[in-house]
Amino acid sequence: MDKLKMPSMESVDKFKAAMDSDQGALGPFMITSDPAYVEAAGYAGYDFVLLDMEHGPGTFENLQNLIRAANVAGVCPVVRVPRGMDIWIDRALDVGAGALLVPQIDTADQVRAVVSAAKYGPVGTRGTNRFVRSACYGAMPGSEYFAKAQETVVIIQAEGKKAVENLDEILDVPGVDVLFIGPYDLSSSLGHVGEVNHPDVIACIQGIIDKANAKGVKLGCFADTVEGAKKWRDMGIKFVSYTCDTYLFYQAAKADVEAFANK
Ligand code: 3PY
Ligand code: MG
Repeated sequence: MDKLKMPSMESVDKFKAAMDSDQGALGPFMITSDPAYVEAAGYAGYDFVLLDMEHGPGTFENLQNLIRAANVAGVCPVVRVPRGMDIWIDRALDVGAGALLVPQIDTADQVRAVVSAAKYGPVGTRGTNRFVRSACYGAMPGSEYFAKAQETVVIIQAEGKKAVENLDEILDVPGVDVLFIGPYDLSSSLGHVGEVNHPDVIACIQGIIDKANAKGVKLGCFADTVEGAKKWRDMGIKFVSYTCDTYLFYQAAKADVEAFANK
């Protein structure tokens, strides 16, 4: 048998290369609980799939099957954990998440807690176990696994007024790969719920972009459409998650219904 490798790590390397390229990385949020859709999304050529445990109905037990499907198609499984749940961070990594997206981060202390939960010592305090799925259930040498596992990607979400107030300290915490802007929660926090194109929201996002650029921190953002994703890319954002699997399906289905209509 060939030497075993951590299940998601090749796709993590490709995902990092996409974020470092001029094109940037694109992927959909996914709330499906069916691995078939994750696998199909991978075959479509996305740079990552964003498995959403914050807003999706999925269970932790099923998450490992969604990640398996991403592994079959060679696409990076990014897992958004539920808010305020550090406990999910190492559990998601143990079942093979290649990257983590941690929502609703407001303070530098919260960022330090995220990095600590995601990294083994001496960097952090992640619970140590070499028999988990991401270590091929013990079939991979432990020393190799623990070293490679330090390379998974940590993404934090800034999406509220408090995060904006504390942005300088947040951006200074080491161990974060990407700061992801959540326009919807930001719009709510600024008193314009859902109005992601409101001038106050746009100005706030521009302020975040300027500060992150000044400190050399890579940025991510959400877009409703691929046109919106390209707009963020033109502004230097390298990780864009757009729309949602079920909405992509709805749009394609609606277009077919309209095309078939006997008008
Ligand atoms: C937000 O816009 O609030 C997000 O979390 C992105 O989906
Ligand atoms: Mg949000």
